[in-house]
Amino acid sequence: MVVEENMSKAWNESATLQIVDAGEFQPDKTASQLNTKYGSILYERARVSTDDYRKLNQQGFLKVEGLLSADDIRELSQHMDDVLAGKETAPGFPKIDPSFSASQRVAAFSRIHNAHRVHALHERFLLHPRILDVVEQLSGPDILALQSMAFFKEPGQPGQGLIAAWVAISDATEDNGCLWFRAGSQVEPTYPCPGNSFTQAASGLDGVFQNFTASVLEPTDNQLTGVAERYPEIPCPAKPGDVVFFRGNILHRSHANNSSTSRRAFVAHYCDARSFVPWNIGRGWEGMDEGKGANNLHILARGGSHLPYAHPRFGTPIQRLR
Ligand SMILES: O=C(O)CCC(=O)C(=O)O
Repeated sequence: MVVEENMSKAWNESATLQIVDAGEFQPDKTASQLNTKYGSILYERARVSTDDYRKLNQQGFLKVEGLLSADDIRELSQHMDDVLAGKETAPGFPKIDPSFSASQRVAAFSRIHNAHRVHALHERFLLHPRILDVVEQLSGPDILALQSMAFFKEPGQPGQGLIAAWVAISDATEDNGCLWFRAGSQVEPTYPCPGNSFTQAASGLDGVFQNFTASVLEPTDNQLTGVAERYPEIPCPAKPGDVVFFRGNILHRSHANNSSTSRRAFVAHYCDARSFVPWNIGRGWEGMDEGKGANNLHILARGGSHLPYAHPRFGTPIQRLR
């Protein structure tokens, strides 16, 4: 199995994307120990049921209520306040000058991808044991942690083969831009992106078209709109601490934040650690078409693998590793 992060089924993209460029960044000795203290926390093991499993596969998504504690969510939310205020930064984060107006801050941050490579807190939540407990039950024991995203959907901001864990940090409502899913659309084949050889698997099927518009916001100009309309669209409101799990191939989006409050989320993507992964957080393919893998760049979060893998940079304990 090949895991391709650039799913040509992504249907709606948010305005500002900050891919954190870790470059040659390596935490110093003190920073590389920062998260070891969390090894002493004993989390109650999270359980999901066969009904939950069926729901994920039939409907395409599953909300697990209250999976993360109020303390965890407070810490994430405070961190996001500090980043927006320019009080906390890391290599690759946009520079926030304290003199920036509220609208300049919002323009600088809509989301940050992959800060787990440069910031201890993002690594800790990417490897949160209770999220991994659920991923393990839904997807299997060998888990590669591929990507993390922090969404800062401030008032007025527009909307946008893996398993995703979407953590609500604030109330997510229809008014402030909660997730919406086309329930059942996960059964569709991938509509391939021209030029990306990893998405061509179903291109011989009658009815599958080359998809040039995966990230086009305007529904009338997006080729996937006709596909999406075969399925009912369901909102997925969530409370702080709820975690929504969904597979990477379900059509989903979120709309603009039309309220006066922020809608914040932390999102993590995982895949089977025994899959060949050519993807390195959206950077160049660097010969991966010829079979060069990037597994060595992603953290083995649980289980084992015959393929290479990375270790946490900030000392986040990997629990229940074989
Ligand atoms: O939170 C959002 O607005 C969009 C999230 C999303 O598209 C994703 O997690 O894949």
